[in-house]
Amino acid sequence: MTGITGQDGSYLAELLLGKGYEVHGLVRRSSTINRGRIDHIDSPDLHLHYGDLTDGVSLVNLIREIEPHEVYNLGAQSHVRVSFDMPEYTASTVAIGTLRLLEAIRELGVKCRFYQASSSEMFGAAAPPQHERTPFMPRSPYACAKVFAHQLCQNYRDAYGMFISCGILFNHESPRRGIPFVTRKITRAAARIKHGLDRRLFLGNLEARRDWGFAGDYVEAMWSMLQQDAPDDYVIATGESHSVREVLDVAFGALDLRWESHVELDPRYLRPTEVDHLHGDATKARKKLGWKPRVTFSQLITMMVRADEEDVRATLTGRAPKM
Ligand code: NDP
Ligand code: GDR
Repeated sequence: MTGITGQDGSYLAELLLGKGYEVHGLVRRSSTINRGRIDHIDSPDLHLHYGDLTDGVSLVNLIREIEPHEVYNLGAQSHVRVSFDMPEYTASTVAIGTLRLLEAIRELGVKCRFYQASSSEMFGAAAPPQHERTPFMPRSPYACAKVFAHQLCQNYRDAYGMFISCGILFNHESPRRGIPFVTRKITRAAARIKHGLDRRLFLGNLEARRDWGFAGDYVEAMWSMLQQDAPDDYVIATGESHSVREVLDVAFGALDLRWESHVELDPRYLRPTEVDHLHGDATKARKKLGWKPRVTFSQLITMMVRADEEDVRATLTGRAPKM
C-alpha cells in the first residue's frame, strides 16, 4: 500500500489486518517520524518499507521483494490548493507516481490486483450529480494529474489485461483527516475556540458544495472493488451535498457557538479555479458492490468535533493530543 500514513491508509490497514492480510506499507523518509495515524496498530503482520512515489527504483525493488497480491495506490500530494503552488511535484507523485508503480508491476510480471485512488475532483466543473460516465472537467493541477492516472489505469487494464480498479471517491473525512482540509480545519477550530485556545478561524469560499462521507465507510468500498470477478471503475459517494457554510453550522452548533462571531474571510484560501458543486451518484457501487455509506453528514461532523474536543482536553491537561 502506498499512502499508509495518510487518513485512508490508516483505516485501510486496520481493515486488511482485521481480515488476516499481511500488510506492507510504503513510508517516505522525513526528518521526523510521521506515523501518528498508524502508531496504535500493534500487529506482526504490518511491515513498513522506505520508498517514494517519485523514486521509481524504490518501487521496483519493493514490488520485487514483496510480490504483493493486492496493491492499493493511495499515496499522493492530495491538497488541491497546494497543487497550484507545487504543480510539478503534484504531477510527479499523483500522475507519474502511478505510472512508475504500474510499470514496476508490469515489468516484473507480478500478478496482482491494483486499486487506484481516483477522485471526484476529476469532474471539476461538470454539472452534478456526477457518475462514472460524467465527462472530466478538471480545475486544478491535482485534478489534471488524477485524470492522467485514472486514464492510464484504464489504458493498462485494456492494453495488458491487468486487474486494475479505480475508485472515484468523493470527499471523505474522519477525526484522522489532515488539518489543512476544510472539515477538519473547522471542527478543530470550533473545539479550540470553545475551550479558549483560539478566537478566530480564517477560511476561503464558504459556498462550495461537497458530498462528504466517512473515510471508514469508504475504505470498505476500496477492498470490495478488488474482490470482484472483473476490474471496473466505481463512484463512491453519499448522494448528498452540503456547503462549507453547513459544515460551520453543524460544527459550531454542536458546541453551542455562533460561527459568524469567529470566522473571517482570507483570500489566501481561495483557489485560482474553484470546483463549485460535487454531488455523487453511487448507484453502480450500491448495485454491484452492495456498498452504501453508514455515517450521515451531521454524524460525521459531530464525530470530528467530539474527537477534536478530546484533543483539546488532552492539550489542556498536558497529555499528547491523538492527531
Ligand atoms: P492524505 O493526504 O491523508 O495522505 C496521503 C498519503 O500519501 C500520506 O501517507 C503521504 O505520506 C503519502 N505521500 C505523499 N507524497 C508521497 C510520495 N511522494 N511518495 C509516497 N507517498 C507519498 O490523503 P487521504 O488519505 O485523504 O487520501 C488517500 C488517497 O485518496 C490520495 O491519493 C488522495 O488524493 C485520494 N483521494 C482522497 C479523497 C478524500 O476525500 N480523502 C477523495 C478522493 C481521492 P506522508 O504521511 O509522509 O505525508
Ligand atoms: P477538496 O477538499 O479540495 O474538495 O479536496 P478541501 O477540504 O481542501 O476543500 C473543500 C472546499 O472547501 C473550500 N474551502 C477551504 N478549503 C480549505 N482546505 N481550507 C480553507 O480554509 C477553505 N475555505 C473554504 C475549498 O475552496 C473547497 O471548495 C479533497 C482532497 O481530499 C482531495 O485529495 C480529494 O481528491 C478531494 O477532496 C475529493
